Amino acid sequence: MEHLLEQIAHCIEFGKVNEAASYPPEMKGQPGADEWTLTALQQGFSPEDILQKGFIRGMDRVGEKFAAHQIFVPQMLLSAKAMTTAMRHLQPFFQSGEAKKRGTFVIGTVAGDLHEIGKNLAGMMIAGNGWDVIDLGKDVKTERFAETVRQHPGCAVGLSALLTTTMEHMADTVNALKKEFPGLRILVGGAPVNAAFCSEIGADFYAANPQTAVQYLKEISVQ
Ligand code: B12
Repeated sequence: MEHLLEQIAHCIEFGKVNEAASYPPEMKGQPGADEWTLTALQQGFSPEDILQKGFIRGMDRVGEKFAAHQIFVPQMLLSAKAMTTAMRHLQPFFQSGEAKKRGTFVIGTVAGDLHEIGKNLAGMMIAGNGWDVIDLGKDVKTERFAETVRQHPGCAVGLSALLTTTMEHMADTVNALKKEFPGLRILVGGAPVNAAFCSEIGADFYAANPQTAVQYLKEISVQ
């Protein structure tokens, strides 16, 4: 059974998007992350297991190989494409079924940072739990966040950063937003971010994963 999740991790690791994809040549004609994810769901694997033991396990290996100079940016991009394509199948499972809207959540990856998969996943899961999500995309400047918060009073904000260099931009954004909107709740996430950094820059909550963000947002939205 675990074999299926390993197949998914393997396809993410080697950037095999789907059966039609000709890359990598040695996997030509074989199913990719797309088909294996559907098969795993049909066989009853939980979306959480597919996410953790399939997608994220594969992506962690990609990160390790990149750090060891065994692969380069083009391969990372193909892995990202494989994960993004397969992730769409999980979306329906993250719907909580609650009709009541909890509020507006503005999310984006901070300036200078092009990593968007974790942010997309968080946005998807938060939307599935009753929030109107406004996704500003990647490489989002502070002013763009501020402008959006002005248009949506009472919203909460989520910032993502994947690079140690762009964590500084995260600090600048939090600083500027807190100055203009003192009561604004700001959540921060991304692989290099942690709870100590979160409190150091004056953000409200460090989300190691989208599930903890959903829980925190539930708590603050209860009137
Ligand atoms: C895929 C990838 C890329 C892709 C991104 C494609 C895309 N569309 O997103 C591309 C090829 C563009 C890329 C580029 C680069 N990358 Co890159 N990349 C990665 C990789 C392999 C995976 C990232 C990922 O998607 N992980 C999967 C997701 C699901 O995890 P996640 O983002 O951490 O998100 C989870 C949580 O953190 C959380 N979360 C994240 N954000 C938020 C926000 C909120 C609000 C909440 C609630 C939760 C939350 O939820 C998610 C689910 O649990 C990582 C290695 C790694 N393992 O992280 C390197 C990595 C981040 N990249 C790295 C580097 C160096 C680069 C480049 C500088 C390479 C280069 N020389 O050009 C460029 C930088 C470009 C830029 N300006 O941003 C380094 C960073 C090192 C550092 N310490 O700063 C890493 C760690 C690789 C490594 N080991 O060296 N990269």
